[in-house]
Amino acid sequence: MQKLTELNHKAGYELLAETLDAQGISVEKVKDALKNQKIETASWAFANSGTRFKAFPHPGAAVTTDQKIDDAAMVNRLTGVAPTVALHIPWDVPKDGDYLAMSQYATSRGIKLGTINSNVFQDNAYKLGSVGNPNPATREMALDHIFECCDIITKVHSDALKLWFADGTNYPGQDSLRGRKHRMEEALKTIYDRLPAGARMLLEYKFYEPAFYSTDVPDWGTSYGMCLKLGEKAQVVVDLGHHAHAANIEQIVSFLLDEGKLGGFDFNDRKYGDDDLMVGSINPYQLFLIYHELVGAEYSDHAVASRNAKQVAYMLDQCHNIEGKIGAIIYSVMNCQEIYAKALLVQHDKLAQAQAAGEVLEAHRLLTEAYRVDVRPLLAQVREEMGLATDPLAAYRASGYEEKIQKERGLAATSGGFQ
Ligand code: PSV
Ligand code: MN
Repeated sequence: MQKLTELNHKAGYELLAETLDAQGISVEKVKDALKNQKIETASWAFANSGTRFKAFPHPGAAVTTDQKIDDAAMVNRLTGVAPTVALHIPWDVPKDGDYLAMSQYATSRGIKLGTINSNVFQDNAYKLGSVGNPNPATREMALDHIFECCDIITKVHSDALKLWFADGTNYPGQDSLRGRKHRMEEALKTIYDRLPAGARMLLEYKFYEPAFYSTDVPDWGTSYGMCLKLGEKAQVVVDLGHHAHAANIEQIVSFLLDEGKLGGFDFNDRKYGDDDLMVGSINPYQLFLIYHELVGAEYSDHAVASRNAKQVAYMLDQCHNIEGKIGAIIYSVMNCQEIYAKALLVQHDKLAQAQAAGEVLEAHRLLTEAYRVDVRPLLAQVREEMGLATDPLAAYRASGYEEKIQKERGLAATSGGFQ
């Protein structure tokens, strides 16, 4: 199959370029967009992780942040579109506290440190929540941690603080729902006021887990409402695994874009719960529909949506529990590239005409037609023009990197944050 794709690369690309030309779509513009795509990898995805039943260690999995940076740099070298890696604090706290050195190390490897993810869910004190905890001392402890994350943003020249709260209750009557809302809002306001200059606050939602009865920021509406009160530096993060089944995520995305409130994505995929599987592995069509909204907003004449689409942070938030880490991350980036490429092929003018004329089937056909195009030859061409191998995953397997890290790092009993 691989040979077939390689053989067809040039011929496939030329045929596609011709077809696009006939449709009035500039292949050069499509290629430029693909060359400028950015996906942020997550430091924790390079480390061992597992379920609550068992974490199976993977040979060579990163333990230290320097190793995670090395691996993220490898992903960027092979794909050319993953120039930043997100950190999770405290999982990535340097032993000597030297964040500047950590940031310089990343630069020396050809990447930058990205979004700073706070963690107020793993300390014993957080049993009843962090900033929503009934105990003011615990709320203060959580805020102190988040303030520290704000300082780290400045130290590593990052521009975004990502907040996710495990806060909630397990039983009706356990706490006051309105009381918890007020505590959350008060904390967010305090954090917002501490944001470093130029930084954005990205507020993630999740409808359940670990809290099983109520979650303090359970859905996009709550996150949106809170961000709206805070101001323009506060935006919503859409983690693809954080919705009830059948939620129309692309509609949520389109609403947020139109209001200038889409901060970014935590890309992953799921079949059942918050599975953190590779993005595009279960429902690539949903990912396509999401990217279609993003492309539509970016190239629209709606100034707010267009500006918002250009500043969205595309982050991976995945856990590779039974597969190797780096290959899976490369494959995830490739999935994002393929889906983005398909979304760029939609004939927007024709689609708008069909929609205006109420031609339901034709509008639907135009959209799905783009989804069906095999864009791998186009991406192979893009990679070739970027001086990269046409198949990053094959290049990774041939690189010897996996064997090298397995030998050097061995099998770590634990690593990352999920011990
Ligand atoms: C919570 O499930 C979450 O999606 C948040 O983004 C956390 O920071 C991350 O997972 C940790 O893996
Ligand atoms: Mn997430």
